[in-house]
Amino acid sequence: MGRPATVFIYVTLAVLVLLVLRSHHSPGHPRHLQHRRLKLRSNFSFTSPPPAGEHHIPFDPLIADIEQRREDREWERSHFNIPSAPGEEAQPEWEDFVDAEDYINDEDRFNVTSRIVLLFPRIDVDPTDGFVSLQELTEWNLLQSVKEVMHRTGREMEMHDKNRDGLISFAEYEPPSWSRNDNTTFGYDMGWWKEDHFNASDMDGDGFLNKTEFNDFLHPADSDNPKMIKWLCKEELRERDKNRDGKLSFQEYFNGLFDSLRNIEEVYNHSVAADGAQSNKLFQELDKDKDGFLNEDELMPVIGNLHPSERYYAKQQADYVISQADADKDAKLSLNEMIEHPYVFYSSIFNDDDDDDDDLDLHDEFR
Ligand SMILES: *[C@@H]1O[C@H](CO)[C@@H](O)[C@H](O)[C@H]1NC(C)=O
Ligand SMILES: *[C@@H]1O[C@H](CO)[C@@H](O)[C@H](O)[C@H]1NC(C)=O
Ligand SMILES: *[C@@H]1O[C@H](CO)[C@@H](O)[C@H](O)[C@H]1NC(C)=O
Ligand SMILES: *[C@@H]1O[C@H](CO)[C@@H](O)[C@H](O)[C@H]1NC(C)=O
Ligand SMILES: *[C@@H]1O[C@H](CO)[C@@H](O)[C@H](O)[C@H]1NC(C)=O
Ligand SMILES: *[C@@H]1O[C@H](CO)[C@@H](O)[C@H](O)[C@H]1NC(C)=O
Ligand SMILES: [Ca+2]
Ligand SMILES: [Ca+2]
Ligand SMILES: [Ca+2]
Repeated sequence: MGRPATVFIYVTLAVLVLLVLRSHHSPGHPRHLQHRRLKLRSNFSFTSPPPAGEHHIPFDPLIADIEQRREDREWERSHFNIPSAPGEEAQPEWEDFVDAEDYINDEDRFNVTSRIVLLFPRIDVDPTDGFVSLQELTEWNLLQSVKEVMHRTGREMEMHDKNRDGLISFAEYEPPSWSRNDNTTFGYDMGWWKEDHFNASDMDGDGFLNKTEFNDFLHPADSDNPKMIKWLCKEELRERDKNRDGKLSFQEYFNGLFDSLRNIEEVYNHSVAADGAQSNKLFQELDKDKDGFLNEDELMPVIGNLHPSERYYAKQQADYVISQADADKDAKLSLNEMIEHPYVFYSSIFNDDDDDDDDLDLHDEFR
């Protein structure tokens, strides 16, 4: 057979396939919801903490699992520089990913309705009343994110634990390269990744960090360890203390701390003017011993606002999801409300190639 004939056959086949696919997805196809392609996270960054806006907690543990395995592989590649045999390594990984995405978009194999039916009773637990409340969804999100964070900590730990005893000594720990290159970001030059940060994380003071302690070291804002919280306050003060007298004057507070607080919505419920009265009032409130300065203990009440915890993001995401899916506006979700707004739960909040406000009007597109 000549080459033109072969080409002709392939082109004809391609056109036929396209026609079949199109008719399959035509608007006349009986389907409750117009299908939208679900996406997996595809862009991982191991070089710096994720920007606040990209903090995304997967709703479904199955999706989390797929994303985590992908992230692990990406991480291994970037940290161990696994050499790929020519034409061998790179391609199959990419195909794995496409397969996973095809899988979650294949209704016969991954049915979002039955996933939600399955997960609902695992979320509706406090109390089990047929509704998912803000608190229940927050706890659920938190559980998913803590699992993910711990998994990453385990991975980091493997890398730093040179003698493989399951503990990290200060000598074993090497600060991340991005903290060494950039002296200005977040004040990481000052106390982060240094010995007193390490010591504060070492809850029992045995000179080694186990997994819990190492997780606190990496995520001080999520720690329950009082030493850690105190260290964070000290760090915060050190960063803002321009004249290095160990305390914050009103000026030092106003030009740094207050601005940061103002930017964090929860403190002021979205509505605060940068007026002197407001900032003065907060300063007076924080200055417990009334000496006209803030010391590190006096920063304790606002430290959680300056360094949002996983719980903060878990609640933020729950708030958002409820605002989108709560059709009858009773501030809680019924199973039906969840089933009818599946993409609010299943659409990745990382939309690398969509526009930013895409997820805001998501659910309206599928009515
Ligand atoms: C998905 O599951 C629901 C309920 O479990 C069922 O009614 C629906 O037919 C399923 N969809 C597909 C494509 O299997
Ligand atoms: C960061 O600080 C160190 C000293 O602490 C200095 O040697 C280095 O040049 C600084 N790097 C930058 C990018 O400023
Ligand atoms: C950290 O703790 C160790 C003892 O475990 C001590 O020798 C060291 O001086 C402490 N470092 C700082 C900076 O506090
Ligand atoms: C790590 O040590 C602390 C005490 O410093 C302990 O409370 C915690 O349970 C330990 N974590 C693990 C995973 O062993
Ligand atoms: C801010 O919100 C809290 C509850 O979230 C409420 O108790 C407080 O009154 C609110 N403050 C203002 C100024 O609206
Ligand atoms: C992927 O992340 C990097 C930084 O981590 C960013 O520079 C890049 O723009 C991202 N790519 C996409 C497609 O979002
Ligand atoms: Ca409930
Ligand atoms: Ca320890
Ligand atoms: Ca004071």
